[in-house]
Amino acid sequence: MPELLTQDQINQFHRNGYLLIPGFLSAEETTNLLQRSKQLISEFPIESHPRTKFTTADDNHVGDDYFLSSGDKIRFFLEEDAVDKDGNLNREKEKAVNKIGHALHELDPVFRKVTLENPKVQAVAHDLAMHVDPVALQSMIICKQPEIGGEVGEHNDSTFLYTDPPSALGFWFALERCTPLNGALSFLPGSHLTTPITKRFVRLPEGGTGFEKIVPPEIEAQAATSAQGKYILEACSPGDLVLIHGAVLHKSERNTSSHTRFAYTFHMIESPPRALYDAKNWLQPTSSMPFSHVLSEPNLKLINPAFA
Ligand SMILES: O=C(O)CCC(=O)C(=O)O
Repeated sequence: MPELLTQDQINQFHRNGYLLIPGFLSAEETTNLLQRSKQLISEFPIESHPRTKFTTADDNHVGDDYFLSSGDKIRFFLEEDAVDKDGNLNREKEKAVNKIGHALHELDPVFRKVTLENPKVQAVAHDLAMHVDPVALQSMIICKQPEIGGEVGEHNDSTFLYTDPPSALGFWFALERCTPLNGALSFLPGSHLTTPITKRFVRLPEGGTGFEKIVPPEIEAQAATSAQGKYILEACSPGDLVLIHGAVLHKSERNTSSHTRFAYTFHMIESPPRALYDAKNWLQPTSSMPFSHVLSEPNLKLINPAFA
């Protein structure tokens, strides 16, 4: 028996590769997350940020290190269009942060409560039955600032959170209204069934990050053909949850409105031996912060044939 979702919702997720669940968070939970996000930004010392502290030739290297060592920290990433070439912000810092990541779910009590300590999240993981023993590995606040909040191009999440076999599942919570004008998410329904993962995002041996192809050119060409279709835009209200299969194609446009579009997202993957996490992935667990288990007991309801 499903614990929280209806059988229709479970079928819809497996058919489309995503599922919108209206009102998943209470109004109080949503307000707490939004207020805490704004508090983190207001308390963060912008003058110590590498984008404002270092400029020119140092920029890439320092920026890469700041990103690559953020897996067990709470760090702030700035909008491209909010910083000039000399490292000066061209607006208040509250309107300059693009995202905050990547260990909110571990380190911040407000985010931890809705992620690792949330019986409803556990019930959803149980009902979808994508994983036997899921672990949460990263979390982000995505701010989509007014007028400059950048687009997120077409992608699937398993490219960035690669396991063998692919196993990523995203939980994406709207903290504010998401509309066609402020960069609501849109999806290519069913693309998780037709479009293979063709590349993966890796740490490069020479430093920084890049993409590595994981399929032959003919499969890549076939993936480009199957990735065509009609995107569906999902407008959301504060508190709505969107579940995102790691292989489904999705994107969001630039925020051209005068309103922010805050969202909180975290991802889970299957744990070994059913899925192997690779040392080339940009995000690595540390001995002091291994990936946390989501369920107190393995999910015996497994329906994901990849891990059978
Ligand atoms: O929030 C957004 O605009 C993009 C989020 C996204 O693509 C993701 O979480 O995978």
